[in-house]
Amino acid sequence: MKYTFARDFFWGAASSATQSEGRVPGDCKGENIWDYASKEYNHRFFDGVTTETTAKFYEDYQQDIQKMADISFNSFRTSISWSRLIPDGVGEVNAEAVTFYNNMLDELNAKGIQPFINLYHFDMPMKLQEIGGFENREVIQAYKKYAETCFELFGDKVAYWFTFNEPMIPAEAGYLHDRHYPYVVDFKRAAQVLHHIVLCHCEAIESFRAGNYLGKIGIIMDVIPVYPRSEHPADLYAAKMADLFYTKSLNDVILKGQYPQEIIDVLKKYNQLPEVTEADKLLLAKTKIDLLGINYYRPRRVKARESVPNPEGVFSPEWFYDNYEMPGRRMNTSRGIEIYPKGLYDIAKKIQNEYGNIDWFVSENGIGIQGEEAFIENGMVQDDYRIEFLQEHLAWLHQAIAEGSNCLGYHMWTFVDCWSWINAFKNRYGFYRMDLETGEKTVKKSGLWFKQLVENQGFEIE
Ligand code: BGP
Repeated sequence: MKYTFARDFFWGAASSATQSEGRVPGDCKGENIWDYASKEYNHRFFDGVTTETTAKFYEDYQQDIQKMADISFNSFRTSISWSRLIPDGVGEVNAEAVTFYNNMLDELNAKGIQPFINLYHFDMPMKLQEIGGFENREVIQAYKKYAETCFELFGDKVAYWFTFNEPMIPAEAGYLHDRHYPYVVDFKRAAQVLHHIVLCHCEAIESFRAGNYLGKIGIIMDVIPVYPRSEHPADLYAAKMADLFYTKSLNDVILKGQYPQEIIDVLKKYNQLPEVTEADKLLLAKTKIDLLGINYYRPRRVKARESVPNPEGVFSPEWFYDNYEMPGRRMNTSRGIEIYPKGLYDIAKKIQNEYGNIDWFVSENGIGIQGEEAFIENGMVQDDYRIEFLQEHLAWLHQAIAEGSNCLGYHMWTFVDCWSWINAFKNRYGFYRMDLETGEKTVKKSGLWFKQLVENQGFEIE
C-alpha cells in the first residue's frame, strides 16, 4: 500500500527553547521556573540533570539546522524563551537574545526550512512567577507585551506563529497534579491559571491582527482522545467527564469562543468556578485562530469510579472517572503510556465533524525510549520501532486526509534528543542521538527513513 501526501505538506519536527537551547556564560538570559526548579528541586529531575545541560541549540544552531536540511525538513518548530528575550519578563530586551533569534531564523529561512515559532512552552520567567505567574491577572499584560515584542522583532522572518504549547499543562501540572513548579495542588487555582492563559492567547492574537503582520497565528493543543471501558452508562459518563475536563473545555473556548455550559455547571456545583468577567467573555468570543497544532501521544482509557471520592479532599477531574488499564494494551514501557495510532484518526475526525474542519497539523507525535544506546550498531541507533511508530500513525492520518480532514503537516517530537520536563534525558525521542558526554549528534535510522519519506512525499508498505 502506498501512502502519498500533498506536495506542500509540512514535514519536520518540534522542539522548545528551554528543552534545547542550553546556557552559555554571558548569554544574559534571565531565570525561568525550570532553571530554578531543576536546581532547587533537583531530586524531582531524572539523574538530577538541570536546564544547563540541554541539546546546545544556542551554540550549535548552525550545524543543527544543517542536520535538519540533511534529512529534508521543510519546517521546524521551536519556541522563543521569554526569559532569554526579556530577562525580567517585563522591561529591557536582551540584545544577545535578539541576535541569537535573528541568526537562527535567518539560518532556517536560508536553508528553506519554514520556522514555526511558539511564544510559550511551559517556561514562565522567574521574576513573574514570583508575583504569581499566570495566577496574577497582571501577567496577561506582560505576556501581551512580550508577544508584541516578538512580532515586532521577528515578524518579517516568521510566517507561522503560535501563542502556546499545550495550554492545559501549566495549569494542570503546575497547580493540580504536583508535576511542574510551583507544585500547587488546588483545582480552583488551576482553573484560574488556565483561564488567564486563554486570555493571554486571545490578547496575543488581538495584537497580531492589530499589527497587520504577515503570516498566520494559532495555538498548539495536546489532545488525549478518551475511550470508555464499555458501553455501560456509567463508563460512558466517566468518558464524557474526562473529555469535558481535559479536552472539550479548552477546545471549545479556543475554537468556538466559549466554555461549554456543562463545565460551568459542574464547577459551579462544586464551588470551583474561576473568575471570568463579561469583558473576558467578549474577548473569548471574538478570537479566531488560523491554524491549529495538535500534539498526540496517547489515548486515555477510563471506567466508572469504583470508590466515592473523599468529599473533604482536593477537587479534581478524577472525581468522575478511574483510569482503565485495558488488557492487552500496547505499551511504551519507557514512558508508561499506551501506543494507539488510530487515536490520531479519531482526533482528525473530531476536528472535521465538531470544529468546522479547521486547518490543522500534527505538531507533536513521537516515542521516547529509555536506554536507546542498546540499539546502537555500527555507530547508529537502529530505531526500527520509531519507523514503525511513524508508519502506523501516518497511515491513520492518511486515511483521515483521504476522508477530507484538512491536515497540513506532520512534525515529530523531536529533532535531536533533548531535555525533558521531569524526565530530563531519560527517554530519547530524536531523529538524531545526542551523546551527553561528547555533545555529538548523530543521525538515527529513523532520521534517514524520514528523509526518504519527505523526498518521496510518502511511503510504501507491503
Ligand atoms: C509534550 C511536550 C514536549 C515534550 C513531549 C514529550 O507534551 O510539549 O515539550 O516534552 O511532550 O514528553 P516527555 O518529555 O514528558 O516525555
